Amino acid sequence: MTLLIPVLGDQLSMTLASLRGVDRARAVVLMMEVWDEATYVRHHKKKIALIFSAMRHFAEALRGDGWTVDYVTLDAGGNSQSFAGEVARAAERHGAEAIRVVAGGEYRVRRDQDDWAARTGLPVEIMEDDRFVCPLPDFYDWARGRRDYRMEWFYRDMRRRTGLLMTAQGKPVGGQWNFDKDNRETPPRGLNYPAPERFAPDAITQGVLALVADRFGGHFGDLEPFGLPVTREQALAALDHFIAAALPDFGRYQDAMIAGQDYLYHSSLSLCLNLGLLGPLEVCEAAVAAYEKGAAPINAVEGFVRQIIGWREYMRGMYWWDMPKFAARNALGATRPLPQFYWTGDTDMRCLSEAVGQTRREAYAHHIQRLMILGNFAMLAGVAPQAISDWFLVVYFDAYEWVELPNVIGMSQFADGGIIASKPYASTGAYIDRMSDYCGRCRYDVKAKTGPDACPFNALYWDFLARHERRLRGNPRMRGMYATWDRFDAAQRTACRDSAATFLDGLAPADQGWSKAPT
Ligand code: FAD
Ligand code: DLZ
Ligand code: SF4
Repeated sequence: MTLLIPVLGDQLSMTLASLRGVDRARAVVLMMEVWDEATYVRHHKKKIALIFSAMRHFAEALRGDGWTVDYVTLDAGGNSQSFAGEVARAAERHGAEAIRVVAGGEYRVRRDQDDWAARTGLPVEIMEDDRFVCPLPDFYDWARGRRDYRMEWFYRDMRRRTGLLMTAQGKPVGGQWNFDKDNRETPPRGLNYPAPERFAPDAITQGVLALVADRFGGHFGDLEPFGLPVTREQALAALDHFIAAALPDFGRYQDAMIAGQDYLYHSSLSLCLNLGLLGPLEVCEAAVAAYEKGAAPINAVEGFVRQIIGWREYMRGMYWWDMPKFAARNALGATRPLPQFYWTGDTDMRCLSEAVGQTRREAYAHHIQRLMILGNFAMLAGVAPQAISDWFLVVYFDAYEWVELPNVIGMSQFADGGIIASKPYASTGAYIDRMSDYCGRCRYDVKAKTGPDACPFNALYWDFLARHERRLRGNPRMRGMYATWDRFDAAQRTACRDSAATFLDGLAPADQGWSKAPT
């Protein structure tokens, strides 16, 4: 009997559940480049090239490992350009008698898989994706009946479950669960920042770059230069490089932003993790090994491990826990269209033009840029959560809905009403000034609150607090900010609200069609 095993574009792991324990002689692996996936949002060109190149390299690796692989390229004759269509065509082509597939990482794809049995008339086994540390049923057990979904409690469970940075007595190594208070330094001038490991495109990647330039030329972002890791070997080399060159300073400068320094001490390993080229535990174990050798301090290693077995696993759990409602959440009732400068970078706000510029070049921005510049501005300006979420899904090389959506709708826009974040991640320009070198050369004055030359984040922040007073004033973590607002006199409050309104009136909305093709 022939078993058909579809492997999706973010399932590029030799240890994938659907490949385990299978007789290779009786199986065909199906991989498919399809227009539907490349355009359900109009992904950054670099992201499409990354996924297609990694898929093509993975197909070669599978063949080298003795698998029969049926790889359907985007321009193959007869390509139906959808997962369901390609699975049905391949089932017929190979006379398959059964289908076995790992559950899609996105709700949309997972629902599609439910139709494959009816479409093909074959039994379809949909297997749990066990490349995560926390199986979804265990996450649901953790979440069920809770009033407080704080990530920190989940993270401590994950430390206990994995034994990472735990003593033999079951205590956290270093005597604390969390060393974040040591992780808020701004780098001194003139540091020698490590560049992430990059790789010259081989013939496979060059073929993909030509295809993407030809077929997706109208999508956002720079396609070249392209040097992202696309194989397991390259991903391992990128991991080794990060551990040696950047991990030691990852913690202390984790929240910093420096113009022209796109990566600072961040790993940029999200792309490898989310494609399946690296597993979460092996990445954490490499970091812990560096700590045990004395090559990296505890605040860096604990902070890094927390991002992966804490935030990454938690976001995935919260996504599946709340979908499909999550996608439509809009607790603050925000309706503004996305501003045009998110696509062009054309704004006098230097923090935003830098963040958009590097996003266009690299398909990357680090966490604080995403949260405290790009996300913060959208929330303060009242941009519709679904519009800013689509933007995030388009522009980053690591963006898949299961991780993008809870980060945007939940963490950055407070659109879930405070389930993921206990207070909105909102700030004035003062925070950006403290954590970056953007403000010095900005045309706006970060210290001024109102007027045409004042940093727009300032008036927008107070306007946001005023607009959402009914919902936010009772939040204990917002008490200090409302106390400050209460000390403003009536004229100051009016000036803030007027400055914000004038600024918002001048914001040009984005052209239709950048995120999704116009209908
Ligand atoms: P590092 O700083 O080196 O962190 C190490 C790893 O921890 C990352 O590779 C990532 O796998 C994990 N991680 C860290 N923070 C988070 C988090 N909040 N959620 C999930 N994983 C985390 N991450 C994505 O992978 N895809 C997204 O589409 C995405 N969208 C985001 C949107 C917003 C608004 C925000 C605030 C965050 C988003 N993140 C997303 C989380 C985080 O910003 C990225 O994982 C990180 O910037 C990736 O860069 P890095 O590999 O250099 O991370
Ligand atoms: C993101 C993406 C893109 C751009 N193209 C493809 C593709 O052509 N074929 C494929 O198998 N996967 C692609 N992907 C990733 C899928 O959207 C991904 O499998 C889902 O997000 C998982 O739910
Ligand atoms: Fe951004 Fe305001 Fe600083 Fe300009 S002054 S870079 S707008 S925070």
